[in-house]
Amino acid sequence: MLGRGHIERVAERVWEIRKTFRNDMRVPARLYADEDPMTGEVAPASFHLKEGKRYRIRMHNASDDIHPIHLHRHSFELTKISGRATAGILKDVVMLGGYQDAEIDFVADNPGLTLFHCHQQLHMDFGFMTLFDYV
Ligand SMILES: [Cu+2]
Repeated sequence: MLGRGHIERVAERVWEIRKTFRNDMRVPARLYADEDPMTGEVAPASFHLKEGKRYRIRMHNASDDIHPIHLHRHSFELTKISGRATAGILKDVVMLGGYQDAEIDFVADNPGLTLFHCHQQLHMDFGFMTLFDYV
């Protein structure tokens, strides 16, 4: 059970990664995790995590599509959904409904390349994925 003290600590050391998902499926840090078929290059990570830090991803879906948002290799805590604060809900996928907002927190506790993406294959094909690494 997450106590009050836990929530206060989060507020002190949260980093926000803001993402807005639009109908054209372009996201601000559009990246692919594997090789670019045209160049053979591997895309660099878009966000650099420090081990032990707690991060917040604040998301707004600016489309009417549902996006099942998945973070690999970590569990996250759903801390807000549609403006309502929540606590103690640990997941690795959250369904972000049309025009819905959500916030998730996770602790960078598993060093290595980490994929963050929408789980709809078509959306991934259009670049709705990005890579985190540890520095
Ligand atoms: Cu999607």
